[in-house]
Amino acid sequence: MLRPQDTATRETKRLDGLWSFRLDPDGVGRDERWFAGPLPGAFEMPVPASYNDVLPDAAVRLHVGEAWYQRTVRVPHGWAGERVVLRFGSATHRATVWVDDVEVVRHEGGYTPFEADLTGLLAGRAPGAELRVTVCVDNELTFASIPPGIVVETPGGRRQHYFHDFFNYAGLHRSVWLYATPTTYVDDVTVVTGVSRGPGDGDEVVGTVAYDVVAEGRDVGGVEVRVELRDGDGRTVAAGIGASGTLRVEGPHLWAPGDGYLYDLEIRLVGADGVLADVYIQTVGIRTVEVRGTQFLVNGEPFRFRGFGKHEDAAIRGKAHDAVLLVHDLALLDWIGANSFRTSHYPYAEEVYDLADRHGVVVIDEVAAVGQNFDLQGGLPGRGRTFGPDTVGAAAQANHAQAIRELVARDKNHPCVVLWSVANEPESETDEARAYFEPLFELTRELDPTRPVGFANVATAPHGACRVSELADVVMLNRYYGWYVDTGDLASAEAHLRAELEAWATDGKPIVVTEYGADTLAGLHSATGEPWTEEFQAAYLAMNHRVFDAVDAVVGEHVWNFADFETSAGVHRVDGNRKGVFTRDRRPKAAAHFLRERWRSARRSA
Ligand code: BDP
Repeated sequence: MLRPQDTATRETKRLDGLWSFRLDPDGVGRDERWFAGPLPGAFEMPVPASYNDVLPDAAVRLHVGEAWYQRTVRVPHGWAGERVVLRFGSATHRATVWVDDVEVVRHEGGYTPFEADLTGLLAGRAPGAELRVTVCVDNELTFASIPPGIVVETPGGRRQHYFHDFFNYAGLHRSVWLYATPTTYVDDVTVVTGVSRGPGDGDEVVGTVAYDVVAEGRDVGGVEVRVELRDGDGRTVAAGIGASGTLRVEGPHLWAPGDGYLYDLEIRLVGADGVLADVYIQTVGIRTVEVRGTQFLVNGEPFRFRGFGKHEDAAIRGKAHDAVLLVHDLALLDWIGANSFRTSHYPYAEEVYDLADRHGVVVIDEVAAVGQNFDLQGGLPGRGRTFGPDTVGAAAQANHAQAIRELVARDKNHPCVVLWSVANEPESETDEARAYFEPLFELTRELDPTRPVGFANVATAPHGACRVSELADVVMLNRYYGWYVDTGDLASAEAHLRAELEAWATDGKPIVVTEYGADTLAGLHSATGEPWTEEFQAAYLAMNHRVFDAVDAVVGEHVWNFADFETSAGVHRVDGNRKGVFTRDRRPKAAAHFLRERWRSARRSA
């Protein structure tokens, strides 16, 4: 799905700001047709934001079910006769949208964009029409949703239980757009880049950009696709005619970790009369990704992941996309010497990948399949296995497949994305898990044969027991030796971690440790390095690093977590998860300085 864009033929209007809002605790809004007029009993809610923490009201914070948003928007006068589209960056976890009294789109899944073409609805209306946009957002998690959850009736009301360790923030977390394109338009583009140093090319490096453009609309038969690739200085370096083809770039400036060099691919649809029908710009980073033996190669060079599992999370805003935090977080990644992060545990806002592209930050892109594991914290004792017809079954698998389709469709052209993660810590030691995941791995590879695929394995499915890891190109391990096991005993932890990593190394695949971390209360200190202190977090990381450095197959270290973040209430969570290397408001704990030394010196010697 393409992005809203302002070009010579396209225009956008962002619908962020204050919307009317109300909860629907009794689930009556649809029957009472709240979309058919001004939302009754509404108050203001900012978009983008999670609605949960904006008001000091537990009923809003812990609301389960549907919530309604509404605003009016005027279609710009100049858009008469254009194709007009309403686009949501996301709605967590599902939404129904009406324009005036007409339902225009429904979407399942809380972290990918969806849109409604309003052109038909606008036909016959006067230019500059005012529309009423109503969105009903539902935050319920079920066994069928990605991620899963269960709603329980309690004396205190309906409560959402879930099996993952971050707060179930909900609402319109990303920008809402109205945009216009011509009625014959570029509908999609896929770019795949290559780099060759082959014979015939001498020592000269040649970059290739294979492109595939889908055009749609009224006069699609009468237009020709023309593409032009421009470098960072705006110079045209290659051009092509036709909906698909391969452009050659002599001596390309490659996209590489730490060097986010981008080209612009300008795609034009041109009519027989030479008139420009549509133009769309796709940024392109020329790079390759490959797994070879235990190495993870970017542009043929071994790459070592240094960074974090992150969250989209902040006080008051919850999971809202926020440009301030985005720029600040990327600056902190640079400050600390990190080169990568994982979008744990869901696809992040599209702007995040744009900036990662531009800064040369490497991304492991994860679908929202987290908590598919009833054995873990928050799990329901006695519920038995996770995967099965009465639990996480065919309906979940279909939604999971759709989430993967939407993730790949959205992010396929970002050079920063080098690895797809199809789940975090699922049950993976059972036949049912294997049967559930096998088609999902196949699907991901079919959708994108150019990137490796993995999933984050949990400690309860160690080497030898895990039935899913053999489907993966990269072994991704979340391990907490010294924290959840061998708590505070770093000597035992070191021996156990080493034994386990050596076992995984026998698989002959690269290993990325996608989580290791210790809860740490900023400001808590101890001379003997007790758990929860800043001294312990640093010592814990040092122990892990000794082991990683001793096992050749380990090609990545992602500390859990970049920053402290909000979770559901629990006896093991004090104002959320405190494994951040930064506090929730992004102040460094002692471990940040320690990591900075390690990672910056690695960067210097690279
Ligand atoms: C892992 C999860 C992560 C949790 C973390 C923790 O992947 O989401 O937040 O452990 O417990 O199980 O801190």
